[in-house]
Amino acid sequence: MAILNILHYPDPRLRRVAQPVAQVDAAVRRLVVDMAETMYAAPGIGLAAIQVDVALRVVVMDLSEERNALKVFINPEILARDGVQVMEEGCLSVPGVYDEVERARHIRVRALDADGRPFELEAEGLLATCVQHEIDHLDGKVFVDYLSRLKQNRLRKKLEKQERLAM
Ligand code: GNR
Ligand code: NI
Repeated sequence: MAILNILHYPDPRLRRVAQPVAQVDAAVRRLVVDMAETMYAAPGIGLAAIQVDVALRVVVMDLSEERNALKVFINPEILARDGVQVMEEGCLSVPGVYDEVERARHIRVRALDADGRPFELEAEGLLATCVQHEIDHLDGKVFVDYLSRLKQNRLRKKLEKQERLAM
């Protein structure tokens, strides 16, 4: 097991489009274990492989209070979406920033589990938001892309200032 380094916005590596997993082999299962450990340590409720600099379509998630209900999505695809909801989002790659994002309220997702077996899931509420947030990461998108230009500019200035202070 290993805790992996999480990339921070605006790192250009977060903009890559992740490749589908061809086969759920030992290396992919190892990645899943390390991503889960990294997510629990952060702590976060989800993590996409691109956030730990691996450009593969792998996501881990756990929305349970007890932190004992790991969900693994390999090559996830949204089959259907319905309705609209606005939720406050955060991201381990954009620490300290929380803002409202509008997304589909209900989705149907298909993916492979950690054993490479296909499954389908109906999601709504926070789970639906989280799945969409993670699939965005796999497509090189970050939740701040949905904020106004004004907010994105403010955020960029704040992060540049933080970086100067850290030097
Ligand atoms: O830990 C996380 N919390 C969260 C809260 C609201 C909406 C989405 C998320 S995902 C985030 C972890 C993360 O950055 N995953 O990519
Ligand atoms: Ni995120």
